[in-house]
Amino acid sequence: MTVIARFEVRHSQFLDEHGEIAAPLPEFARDPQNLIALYRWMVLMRAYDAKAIALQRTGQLGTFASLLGQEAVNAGVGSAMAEDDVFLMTYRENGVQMMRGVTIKELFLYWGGDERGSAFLTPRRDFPICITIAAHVTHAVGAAYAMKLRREPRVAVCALGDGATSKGDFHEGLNAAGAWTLPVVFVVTNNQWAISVPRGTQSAARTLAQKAIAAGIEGLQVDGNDVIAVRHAMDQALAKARGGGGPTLIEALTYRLSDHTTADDATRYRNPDEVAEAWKNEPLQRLRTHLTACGAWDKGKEDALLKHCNEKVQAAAQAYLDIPAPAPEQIFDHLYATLPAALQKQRAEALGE
Ligand SMILES: Cc1ncc(C[n+]2csc(CCOP(=O)(O)OP(=O)(O)O)c2C)c(N)n1
Ligand SMILES: [Mg+2]
Repeated sequence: MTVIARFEVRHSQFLDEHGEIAAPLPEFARDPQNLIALYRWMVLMRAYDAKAIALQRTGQLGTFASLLGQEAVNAGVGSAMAEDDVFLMTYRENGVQMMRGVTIKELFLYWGGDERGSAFLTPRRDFPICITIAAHVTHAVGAAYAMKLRREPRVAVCALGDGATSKGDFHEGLNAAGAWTLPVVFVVTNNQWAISVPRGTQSAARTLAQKAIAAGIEGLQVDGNDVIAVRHAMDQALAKARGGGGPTLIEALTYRLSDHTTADDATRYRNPDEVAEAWKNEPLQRLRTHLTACGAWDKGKEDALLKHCNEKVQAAAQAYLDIPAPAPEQIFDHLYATLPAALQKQRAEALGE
């Protein structure tokens, strides 16, 4: 018997959990100003997240899915993408959306149950948030196919979770992307949980990155709490896709520090010791430690940034709250060219007719 194939999955990390440099930094990360720009986004994401939860808890927002702990994945992906690329996301990538031009007011509108939140003005070509787990993997492959057909130097970036990699649509999409050498990057945010299902129960695979190998796609793993590692992997994957080299799957290891959504109570199924451990690994602290060690950050800058972010988020919340709610009959208005009789009846009821 002979071995006819061997595969490996690489893991990359540049800043360890103590903020120490673990490997020679890529070019962009040698300039602290570039890292400060990423840090500023990450702090804004966290301020936004806290405000969204506060609005939900006071009855001013619908169910919200927090991205707490996933700021580095969001900032790494958002900063690497070109304006012309297309982003296909789940509910936990609001940070990337912000970096691509979606306003915080529009994000609040979305979570407030207002369809106008999905009609964000910029970036018009990004897809709306996909709640249906893994369905958008096939959409990403379709978008990438169109880009290839038109010979456009653009890339479709598809973000999904660890749980989503168990879905059929994920495997079907990956297979087609590999077979057709499409310009698509799959970012699997492995936050260790799919609602109450832990990563270890989700799949017997040692890594989720290796799921790419069966589709003939490069799969790699990065420390998803290290924004430099995420950004670097994205830069390489995007350049490869733009140059005709085909798809990449990046598994970003991180931790969902929040409940699944505001409709969940994770203390019912999660060991508090595990969450406390994960907090030691969270992405903002390590970047701040590194920037401080470089002499590029201090308490004065930190305080000013927190104030700036809180004011920005507060202003966006007020702008959202000032928008009159859509009329109830509007939920019937954008689904059918001709509304079926049963729904016409419901629409009339909603109007009090
Ligand atoms: C097709 C489908 N099945 C089930 C659900 C219910 N659901 C919502 S989120 C979720 C877990 C997803 O976990 P993961 O992919 O790890 O993403 P995360 O929530 O951790 O970001 C499930 C099963 C859904 N939205 N869509
Ligand atoms: Mg998950």
